[in-house]
Amino acid sequence: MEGRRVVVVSALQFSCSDEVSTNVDKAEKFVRDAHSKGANIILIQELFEGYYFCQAQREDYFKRAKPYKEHPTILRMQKLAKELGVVIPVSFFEEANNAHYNSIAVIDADGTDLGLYRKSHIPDGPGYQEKFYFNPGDTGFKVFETKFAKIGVAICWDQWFPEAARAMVLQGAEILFYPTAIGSEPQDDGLDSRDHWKRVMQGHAGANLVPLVASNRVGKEVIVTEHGNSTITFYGNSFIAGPTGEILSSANDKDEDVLIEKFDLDQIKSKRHSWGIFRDRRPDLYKALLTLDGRSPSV
Ligand code: PUT
Repeated sequence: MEGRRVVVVSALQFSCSDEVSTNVDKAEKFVRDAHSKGANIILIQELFEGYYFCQAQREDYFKRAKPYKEHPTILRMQKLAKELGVVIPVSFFEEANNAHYNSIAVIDADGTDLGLYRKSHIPDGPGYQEKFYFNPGDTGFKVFETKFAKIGVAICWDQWFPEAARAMVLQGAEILFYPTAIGSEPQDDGLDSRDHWKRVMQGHAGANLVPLVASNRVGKEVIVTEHGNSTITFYGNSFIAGPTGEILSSANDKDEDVLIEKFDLDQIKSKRHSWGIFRDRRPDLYKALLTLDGRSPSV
């Protein structure tokens, strides 16, 4: 129909080795596969250049960080995006002088780098010791005007915060993207967060009436830490949700996969507007959200 903006999104899911070139080759192969299935915007998982190194606090792992400008993987993905005419958010470990960030550069379909988002919420805990490596991001939540849609991209732990999703959609994001690295918990064999993980993000999709794309790695990664070996089995379960939070495509916890889903952005926009959520918001009553402990900022 005339004026309709239809977009095809994809979530990739694959296992990583600890060799950058192997992983980037694999990412390229999967991006080409998604493109051959019609994808316009293709999400690769978080920190896909190597193992999820935050299992350990190791000084040598800082060598994995590289500056944003002239980053070899971003340059390669810019070339690929231009060749295929697809949008690719590229996750990487960023060195910025003496600061380090868990960052993502959003590459448009003509290969233009639309800019950087730096992960805002940095987790810490057994197996996921990100505070050792990453400064909290300073970019704020952002949206990127790509060829196919205005998109919001946040990173992994950001996905547990409804405020981040809302901030992106308030700025006009039409689809939310979350590259991720999550799996087993080394300190507790019985803890499996996958269903919780999915439901929280389904809530963001439904509460904001936007599609949502989550990409997670699979595979078992063993890292030598200061206390012996640590292992995480990443649970995949990458998915694409529709604007009422419904899961439309989903991968399993073991296999590599390329998920594809098509959305009519104008139809969704019309539903979003008519449902009334963005009409009935009361930002004047949300001041507690600007505090850590919920008290009125004036107290
Ligand atoms: N990627 C961070 C996940 C934290 C799970 N405990």
